[in-house]
Amino acid sequence: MLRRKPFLIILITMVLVIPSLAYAAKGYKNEYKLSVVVGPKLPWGEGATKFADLVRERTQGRINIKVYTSSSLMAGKQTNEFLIHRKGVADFCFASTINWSTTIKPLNLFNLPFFFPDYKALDAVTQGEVGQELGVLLKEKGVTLLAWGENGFRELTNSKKPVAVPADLEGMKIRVVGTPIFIDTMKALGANPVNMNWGDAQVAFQQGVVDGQENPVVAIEIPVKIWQFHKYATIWRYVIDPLMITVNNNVMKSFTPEDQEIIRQAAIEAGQWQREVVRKGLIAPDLSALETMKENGMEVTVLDQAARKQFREKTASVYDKWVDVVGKDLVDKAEKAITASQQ
Ligand code: X2X
Repeated sequence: MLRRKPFLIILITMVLVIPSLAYAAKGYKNEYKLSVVVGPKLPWGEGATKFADLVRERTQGRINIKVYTSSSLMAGKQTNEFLIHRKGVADFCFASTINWSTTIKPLNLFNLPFFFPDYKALDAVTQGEVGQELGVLLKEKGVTLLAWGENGFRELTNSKKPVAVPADLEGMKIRVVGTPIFIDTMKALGANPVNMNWGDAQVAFQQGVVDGQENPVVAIEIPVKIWQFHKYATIWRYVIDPLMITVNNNVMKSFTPEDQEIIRQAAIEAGQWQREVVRKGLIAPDLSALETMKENGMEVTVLDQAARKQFREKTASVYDKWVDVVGKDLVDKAEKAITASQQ
């Protein structure tokens, strides 16, 4: 028995070490970094963790993705995320189109004010030809789009008064992401936009430095208990905020075809799970998310299509200016897909 021991140790060492050496030889790293702009407890952060866990489990730990939340890989500056991803500082991202749209102009498609009427319209665009075209574009810029997740329709909240018509927004100080189209849209509506990173924004709400903000209800406003700062919400669906699960091209190439497939599948599943979570409670008959806001003392104004139209008309100049920035061809294709989705 004793004599057998060295043999056993050698055998166990071979079984454990040789496979990992083989992957090390293929250029696998001990840790892959995934960037997320928000904290781990929000559905967006949870989606990222889910993706990382699925990949780790299904590759038996060969691909170990660590989630870096709260914009920590870009020192808080969320609009720098694409740049650090392209450089490989972040191997993976679970990212908002908004934060990348400063660098990748066609992604402003999703920021066009009052362009997407509902989720059907969004799905028709992301899951169709336009989504594929955006994937090709990202690939050319160094990043592989694996799947779509979602932050949600962005809804207004403020501490001053109910907003039901554009005139109600006059002079209101609204925090937005540092992406130019948001400044244009808020200005067109008569508001006074202030751009701020998400990390600073929460402190600004607390201190009353701004009167309002816009973010998705289930994904952000409920988890951060926005009612602590703002009494009024307007459900106006002015902008949709899809999320993209991505990997740096060179990193993707470094994996075996089997592992690439595992990564793709995990992204699709995590994205789908995350989309379902953030859509819950926002579509009749289940309006429980809006009920949560009301139970916490908020006054919720839901705009119908006619009221939305007034806001859309007020932002027509923004649409006209930004169609050319996005690319007319892409906007036309998206418009066609949206129209078809409504029939
Ligand atoms: O900064 C925001 O408002 C947030 C968290 O929704 C985004 O990153 C787009």
